[in-house]
Order: sequence, then structure tokens, then C-alpha cells
Amino acid sequence: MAFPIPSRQLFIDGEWTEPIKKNRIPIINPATEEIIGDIPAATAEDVELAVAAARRALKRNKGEDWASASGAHRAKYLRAIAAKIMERKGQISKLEAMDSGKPLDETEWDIDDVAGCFEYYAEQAEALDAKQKAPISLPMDTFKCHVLRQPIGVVGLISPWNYPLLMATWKVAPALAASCATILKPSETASVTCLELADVCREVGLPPGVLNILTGLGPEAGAPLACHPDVDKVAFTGSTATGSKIMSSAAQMVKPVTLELGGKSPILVFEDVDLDKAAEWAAFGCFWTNGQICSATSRLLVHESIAADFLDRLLKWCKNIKVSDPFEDGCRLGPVISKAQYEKVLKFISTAKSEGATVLCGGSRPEHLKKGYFIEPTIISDVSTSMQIWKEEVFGPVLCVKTFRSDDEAVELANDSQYGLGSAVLSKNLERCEKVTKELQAGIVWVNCPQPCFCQAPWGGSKRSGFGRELGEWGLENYLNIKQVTEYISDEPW
Ligand code: TXE
Repeated sequence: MAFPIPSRQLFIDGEWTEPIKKNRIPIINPATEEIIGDIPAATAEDVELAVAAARRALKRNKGEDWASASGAHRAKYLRAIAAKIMERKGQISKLEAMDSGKPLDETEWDIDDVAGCFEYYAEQAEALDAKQKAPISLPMDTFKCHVLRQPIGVVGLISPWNYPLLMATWKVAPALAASCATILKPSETASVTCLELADVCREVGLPPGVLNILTGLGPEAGAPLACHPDVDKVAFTGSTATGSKIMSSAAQMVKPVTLELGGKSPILVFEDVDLDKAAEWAAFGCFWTNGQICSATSRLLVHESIAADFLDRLLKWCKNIKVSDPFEDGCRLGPVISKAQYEKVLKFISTAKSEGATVLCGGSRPEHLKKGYFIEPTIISDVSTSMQIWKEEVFGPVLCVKTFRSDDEAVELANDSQYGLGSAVLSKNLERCEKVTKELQAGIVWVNCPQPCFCQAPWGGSKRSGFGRELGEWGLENYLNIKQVTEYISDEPW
């Protein structure tokens, strides 16, 4: 489907700004492999301008600057952004589908979630006003104490391509709610809708410099942003390898970071489940968004006694998943994001085969699709814990399967991972679910479902999946400095 891609520039200090080096990066539609436009490529020089603009925004118009604006004031902007996004939902969700290859109805839901997240953080900004100066009770009545929650300052927000606008929003909305001035660096692989967010902010009159958006390559635009001495905090979502680099450069300046990195999340299917429902959940948990979700439940652990019946049903489910152009009715799986990702996923599958695993379904491009980075939903069995497919994040529609005999073995296999982001437990026995939940090494445990995500609840991982939590009130705390204020209130000498 042809849909015009607006030609945009960088967004710095409230203005469209041509990158100093004038470079641009082509946009490739992953469903057709065609170049459909381009985005500006920022470099360190543009980062300088954006950081300076953000710094000015914090201090602009003494008394009315962004850093000390009330939460109620900021909430008005956040709500206006949400409303404008909903007004432009049709256009933005189509752009997202073309840029990322996600099915159109998925991108429509994503855009609803984007608006919902801005709305939610409007409420959080208002609630922050009420929390300011809340007294802390002390054991001595000669002192009075309260806490001030103040913006951390200028923040660098580096986001990935799998939910291009939503992942950016998970950072931008709480940072603005906290009164920070922001510089967003979206992924070069899918930046189109983040530039539309810039346009939305321009239309609603967000003060200049409060949100700057720099598209560009990771090493050229992301790295100078992350290690800029005038950036007070970095929030990053992406690969563990890049997260580690960001953490190293932040460590030089003792700069706070939050890192939301990769995953290899397990889904545990116990013997007492309803087989059909559980099969549907397992398919959804791994193949939703093409498995390109950090929390994709891509390791299926199923009780040995039901494994054969369960896999039968799961294979039937997979045959019903429609792989097609994202704009086709009923599409459930579009292409993966890029040629590089396509080749990477196929390489994972061929390595699994060469290591002795069995491909039960999928494993390649569907025959009816001659162009585009499409891969059939793939299920791999005969997997051992030493195989690459068991250990490493694929970030594609590939599910690997192992069986277990006892609850303890299931938990042990589930925790056998360098990652600790998501996990799901399917069982009718809620006592067991509670016990297993406590034992799983993960930031998120879903019981009798995988993948639901609500902006009110904390999101983040442990181990090599990173640290810090996004969303909910935790997401807001990421962008606040907590200042203790203690006053001596007695007339008596101390
Ligand atoms: O990630 P990168 P890529 C995983 C997934 C995927 C793999 C590679 O397994 O296959 O990572 O994807 C910016 N300094 N996830 O290459 O490089 C980059 O421009 C500062 C999991 O896209 O980590 C982009 O904006 N920034 C994940 C962002 O970092 C740098 C989502 C992420 O890109 C940089 C995406 C640098 N040196 C991929 N280098 C999840 N957790 O959801 C790159 N960037």
C-alpha cells in the first residue's frame, strides 16, 4: 500500500532543523524491500545543539521555566499530545505499519497505547504536585522533614525499533511528566513515527527545547548523546551489547542509567491446563509482533505428560497464523524489521539444525511471498540447554521447546538463562502458580497468560535484561531527584 511518508528534519529547540552534515538514511519498507523515503542522520554536532536547547528549556523565563512548571501545567501538554495523536491515529498507524512491517491492526493498538501512556503520565504529573512536601515523621519533634521530587535535568532517551513510537513514549511521557527536558534518539531502523511525534508536539505548542528528536545511527548520534557531559541521565532500550557500552560510558561520569535489554523468556505449561487455550497463549506469547518483543516467551517448557497433545494443537495454531503484507486483512505476522534481522533469524534456525535440533514447522520464507523479509512461525524441538537457540535472543518468530517432569525441574530450566525479563506460568493450580512465581528469576511474571502490558504496572528485568523499571510510578521516579529537606524548628539551642 502506498502512503506518503512526510519528509522531515531533526527536531531541535522546537524547530525542524537540517542535520549539520546534511546526511540522510533511507527508509526501507520490510514488506516490499523498497526504499520509501528517508530520515535525517544526526551527528555529534547536532547532539550539541539539542543538548544546549534542552538545557535552555529547563532555565528559560525565570519563574516559568519547564523545570519548575507545576505538574498541572505539564499535564495540559501531555493531554494535548495524547489528543492530537488520537486525531492523527489513522496516518500514524499506517506509517508505523509501513516502516516496521507490523500488521496494521497491531499498529493501531500501539497508537492507542501511545495516547493512553501520555494520558496516564498527565495524571502522574498532577499527582506529583500533591506528593511534594509530604512530611516525613521523625523520632525528634525539634526537626521537621519533607522530600522534594525534582527533575533530574536533561535526559537522553534511546529507543528501539520493535514498537517504535510506543517504546519512545514509555520514556518521553514520564520524563516530561517529571519536568525533565528530553532528547530522543529513536532507532535508525524505524524512526518515521517518532518524527510525527515531533510534529504533534510542535502543533500543541510544547515549549521549545523540552523535547528534541534526533534520528540517526547509534554510534554517530546515540553514542555522543549517551556520553554527553551535560546529559544528566540516559534511559535505553535495545540490545544487551549496546546497553553495556552505554553503561560503561555513563560509569565514567557516574551518570544514572536505566537499561531495558534483551530476553529469552520462558513459558511454563503444566499438566493441568486446558490444552487448546494454553496452545493459543503459547503461540501468542512468542509470535505476537513476530517475536520481536524483548519479553517474547520464546522458550516453551511443557510437562512431559501432555507434550505430544499440546504440540499437536500448537502446530495447528501456527498453520492458522496468516503471514502477509501488514495491510492485508487478517494479517497476523508481517515481515521482520530488516534484511539484517531476516538473515540473523534464519541463521539462528540453521545453527539450531546443525546442532541437532528439529524444526517442527516453519523455518523459512513462506512460499507464496516472493519479496519482503517474511519468516513463517517456527517451532524447534529436541533442544538441549547447551544450544545457541536455547541461550540467545532470536528476536524473531522462533519458539524452542523442552519438556519437564516436575515443578522443580520446570523452574530450574526457566531460570537457566543469562536473561531475566518476562516469564509466564500456565496452570489451574493457583498455589503452584504462586510458588513458581516467587521462584522465577524475572522482572515480570504472567499467570495464565503471556504478554499483557499496562502502563500502570512496572516493566523491566533482572540479570542481563537490565535494571530499573519503566512505566507506572516507577517510570516517573526514573526521572526525579529526591531531595531531603530537614529544618530545625525548636527555639532551644541544639
Ligand atoms: O539494537 P541496538 P539493534 C535486540 C534484538 C535485536 C538486537 C539488535 O535481539 O536483534 O538487539 O538490534 C542505538 N550508543 N533488541 O541493532 O543496537 C540504536 O541506534 C548509543 C532488543 O537495533 O541495541 C537504537 O536507537 N546508542 C530490544 C538503539 O540503540 C546506540 C529492542 C537500539 O539499538 C549505540 C531492540 C551506541 N553505541 C533490539 N549503538 C528490546 N530490549 O526490546 C546503537 N545505538
